[in-house]
Amino acid sequence: MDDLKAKYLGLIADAQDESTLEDLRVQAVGKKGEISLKMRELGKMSPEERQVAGPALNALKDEINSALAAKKAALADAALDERLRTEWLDVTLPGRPRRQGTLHPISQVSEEVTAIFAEMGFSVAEGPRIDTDWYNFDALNIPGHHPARAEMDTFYLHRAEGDNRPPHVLRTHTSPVQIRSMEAMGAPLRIICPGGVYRADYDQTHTPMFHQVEGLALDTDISMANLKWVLEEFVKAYFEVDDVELRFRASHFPFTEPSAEVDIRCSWEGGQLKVGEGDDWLEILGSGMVHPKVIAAGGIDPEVYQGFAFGMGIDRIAMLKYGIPDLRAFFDSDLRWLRHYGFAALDMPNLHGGLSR
Ligand code: 2NM
Repeated sequence: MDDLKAKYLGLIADAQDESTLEDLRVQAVGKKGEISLKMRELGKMSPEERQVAGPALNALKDEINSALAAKKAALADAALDERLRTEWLDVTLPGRPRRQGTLHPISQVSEEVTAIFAEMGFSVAEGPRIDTDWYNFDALNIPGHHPARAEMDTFYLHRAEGDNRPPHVLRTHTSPVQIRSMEAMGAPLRIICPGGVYRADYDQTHTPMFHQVEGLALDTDISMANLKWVLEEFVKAYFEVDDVELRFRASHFPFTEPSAEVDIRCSWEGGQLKVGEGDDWLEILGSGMVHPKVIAAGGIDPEVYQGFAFGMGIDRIAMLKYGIPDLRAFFDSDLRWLRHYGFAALDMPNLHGGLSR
């Protein structure tokens, strides 16, 4: 028994891990372990012998079990010490600037446009991207049979059989927001509506979702002259040049009368756009005096109030200003492209600080 005790206490002391300890437990005090076999021999002993050997074997079993438990606890302590030694974190280390995100050029340009029009007294209005065909078309003097509905390549929302709600569309322009703003705020009114719009069109120069900003100014004494001044101020501020020349070309939109498309004088020397000089013209927006029917649809009396409106593509003016050649890259989420064309996240554009820095 002394030999057994010395053997197992020695082996337990030398064990380096839990699975070795478990093997030793089975070998010593398991069902077919060495101590258990010795206990079975008790039956063959004389009562006198058994009275001495029985308690001694039990005591040995207890001693081995407590040595196993103590060693197991010691191994767990050592494992924890080792984890604490290796798994540490210096929370005082500085952050990693490479991990900082950037503002998408569309977000940057939306902020620039907003800053410019804010300076001229326009506030920002927003509305739903899913709207009824009344807000998207009828209120804008585009009735059901009008070719503009077909031309717009509208996404219609599916309606279940028996659903009597009015048809809904993905807005094809942000004008429905202007109708909603007229209803909610009345006149006089000076707003711009930036945001995503949808048309079923996909090729080199069109994506099915793109971004627009539309402007609207309503008052009792607004004319095309006010429109011309506002747009000149906008183009100078946006392209960060001192002088521009605008060309108004007669055009047609259902929601304005008269209507004009606006070009800016530019040059494309060496593939580089220069605004305000040269012999080329660049079309950048559509505009006009808001049709009386549209003013009435917004709940405002067109006999008292009139105004101008305009619309332009944010994606397009972003490409022009920042030399981005491919429209579709805007929507690829390519991190290398985003790092190259992105803007510092906390650098909000404003007119006195320099729009784009
Ligand atoms: C354009 C061109 C001309 C426009 C009209 C309106 C509204 F809702 F006030 F009538 N908002 N925007 C408008 C006018 C948009 O985009 C090329």
